[in-house]
Amino acid sequence: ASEKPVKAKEFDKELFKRSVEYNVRTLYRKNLEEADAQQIFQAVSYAIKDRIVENWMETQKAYEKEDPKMVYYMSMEFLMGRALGNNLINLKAYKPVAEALEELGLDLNLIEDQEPDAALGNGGLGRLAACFLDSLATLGYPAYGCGIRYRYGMFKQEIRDGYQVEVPDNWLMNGNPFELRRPEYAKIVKFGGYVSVHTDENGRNVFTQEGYQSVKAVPFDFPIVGYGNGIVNTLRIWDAEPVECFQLDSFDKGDYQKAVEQENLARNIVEVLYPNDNHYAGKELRLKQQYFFISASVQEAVEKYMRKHDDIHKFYEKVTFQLNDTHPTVAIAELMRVLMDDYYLTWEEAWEITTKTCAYTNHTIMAEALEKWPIELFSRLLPRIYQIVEEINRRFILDIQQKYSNVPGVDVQEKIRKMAIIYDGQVKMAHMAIVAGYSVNGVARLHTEILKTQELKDFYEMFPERFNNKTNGITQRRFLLHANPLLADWVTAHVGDDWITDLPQISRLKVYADDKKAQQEFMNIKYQNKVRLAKYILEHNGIEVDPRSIFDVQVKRLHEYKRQLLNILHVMYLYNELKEHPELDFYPRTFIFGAKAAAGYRNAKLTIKLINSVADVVNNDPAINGKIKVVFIENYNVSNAEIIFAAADVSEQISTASKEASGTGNMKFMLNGALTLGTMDGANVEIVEEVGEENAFIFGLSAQEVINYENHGGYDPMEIFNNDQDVRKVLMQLINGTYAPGDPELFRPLYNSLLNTQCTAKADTYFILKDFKSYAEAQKKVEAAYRDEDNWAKSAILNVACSGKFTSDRTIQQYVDEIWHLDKVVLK
Ligand code: 26M
Repeated sequence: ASEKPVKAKEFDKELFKRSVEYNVRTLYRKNLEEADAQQIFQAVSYAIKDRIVENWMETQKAYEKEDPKMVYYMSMEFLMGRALGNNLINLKAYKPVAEALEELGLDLNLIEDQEPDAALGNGGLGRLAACFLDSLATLGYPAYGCGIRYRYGMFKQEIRDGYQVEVPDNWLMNGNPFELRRPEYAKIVKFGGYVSVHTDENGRNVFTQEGYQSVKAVPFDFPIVGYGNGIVNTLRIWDAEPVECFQLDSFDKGDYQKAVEQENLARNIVEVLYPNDNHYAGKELRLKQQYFFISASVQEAVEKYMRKHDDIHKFYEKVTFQLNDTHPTVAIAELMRVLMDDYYLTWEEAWEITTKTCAYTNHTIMAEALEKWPIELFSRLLPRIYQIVEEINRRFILDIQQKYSNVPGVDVQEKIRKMAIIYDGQVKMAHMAIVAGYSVNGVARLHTEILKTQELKDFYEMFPERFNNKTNGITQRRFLLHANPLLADWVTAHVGDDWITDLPQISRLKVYADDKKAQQEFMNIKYQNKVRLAKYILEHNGIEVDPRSIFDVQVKRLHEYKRQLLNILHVMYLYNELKEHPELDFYPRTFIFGAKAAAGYRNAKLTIKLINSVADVVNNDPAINGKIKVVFIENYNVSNAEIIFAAADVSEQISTASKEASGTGNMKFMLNGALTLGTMDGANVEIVEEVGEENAFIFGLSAQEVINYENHGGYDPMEIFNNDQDVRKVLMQLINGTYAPGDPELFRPLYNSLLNTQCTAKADTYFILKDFKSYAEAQKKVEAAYRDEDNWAKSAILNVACSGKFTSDRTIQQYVDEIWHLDKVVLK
């Protein structure tokens, strides 16, 4: 064994420079002067990977030796973003490498820009998974991320004529320097066919799947570097390959057909990430993706365990599966299958292990996001898995009957109808995840309370001990240390650098909140970051914005419940005000949007068009003297997010209360010193609790008020339309061609969604008009507050100082203490 101290390894500048030159030579037969930017990026990345691999091997050796319990974070999405800069940060090598490259005449920032984002995720849920991996490695907990190596990640968004156009994201085009293909760990995954039962010599029923199609799952490993501790965990994502069994000699027509189908299955299965966020579409290929990566991951987890242990009954002592929403829930039935069919355990034995292994995180209460698979599809694709789900359901219904049959006032049939896993021709994945797991958690305090008292009330009554809250968090290493080096250095200069691994230490900044010098320094850093963003906007959008204006930012997926429409309607209102009162003393404001819409989501896409149409009119109207600018940042993603958060003054977190489970962008803004303008929803509640209401702008209905309206009616948007002339004017502008001169009907669907003039569907289901006035008032307060620059700086510094709770290190520590019960591994 090597005695090298892993931590204190000095960075050898000259060695690094030589290895970059060497890599360019061997990879491209070029010297540094001849190589292009992409080739330099590759050469630098391979040099860094060499260093990572050493720590990776040491870490895995330590895990092998200490045999700790491991968490497998099962997720359809890992929204990793770029790796190079983050790896350098976590190796504590960022500055020395930047210097070394400078000595070679190279700019690390430009090299970083050569790397495509690993966008294997849609939004919040996928980025949370990525933050969790960073925190797990940094805290020294043994963990695997398990997912899919999509050939195409989240689409690239182009804006043409104001409309979103989706462009394929060919992220692997130039190869990926950080990944490692591991064919030795390949697994076979079976689909379709039928189940045959026979009795073996011991009188046991043996179930075998026959007539199936199979796909080979081949893992690719990505190193997850912990911050400054030598730990390197693994993100294992599965690629699909055809099984090599094209038997040309023996094929009859049936075999040939099947062989072709198998090959197609392998080709299709990991082709592309479904770009839906908070919306379930029931696509067959999506279920195939789910079972594909889950079967491979579960097989691997069991095999890995059995390589070191002989008693499968104690599996849960060494392994826990965290299911990132219901997408990987088929893991429950897959684990049951492996235990019973491959290891010959009884149902009861397998059930005990499974229910002590699996834990489920709920990320949404949006009804349209709940996964309910049609029985026909589910049983055809996964016949053996379906049998197991049926049995789980059968036994669960018996439990319900046993528990409630003799309870006065309880309608047992009603309970079964609401709680069954299989009902009405559908398999309800959330119900299975709750029934077959040992933990159910929400992602912010308010969200967990809503789960317990509304959405999952019946389940909470039956299994109260399973429910718990884990308020989300973010990694300060990517979202402050890497994204905002000016502020990071400033924080370190004032309170030391402990915050990098212990974010609550950042509260020591509080004493500087009132300090005039600190305030000026802070505002100056914010200004420089605004200049950086303004440059990005000019380069990418061709729009000039004034860094002295208020940067008011809403970046997140486009969804009606997130209410980008409320924001842009308010901009339309402000513009009307300015036109009517040209003398108005108005503080210049830049409204910045960034959002991708699911490809088939009509109102979301139309909202993007509206934002761009308003931008066209407002940005080009000399009458308002540049006082309002509207910018839609194309292709919002993890890498440009890092620039955007750093430059924000105002953080728009304006979801309909009760709908945003947590939000995590809200935390990234706070960490970078933006003030929250938001509803009492998700983690906003906890943000305000930490920073104080006087340092945020809160407006709108409460979650309980929204829920009451939803349950009892009583809100009529027409009343607001008829009585509020400002709202009326803005709404009329949606249908009179103000923003669509050639096609006045263009925005009619948005108008209808708010007012329902046909009385067909419900109107304004997200309470946009109801909250409009309160939002406009909050926005007035924002403006007034910004005019008092010292006080604004004070609030902004306090936001940074009070962000300690929202590190994903805290979240992960709570998962470890209260759900997973892992032990830290320390490298010597
Ligand atoms: C489902 C079926 C088919 C295709 C896609 C989906 C799907 C994909 C992503 C459904 C939901 C998806 O993500 C939901 C999500 O991102 N939820 C967010 O999770 C964050 C982390 O917990 C929270 O902060 C956000 O509030 C929540 O909206």
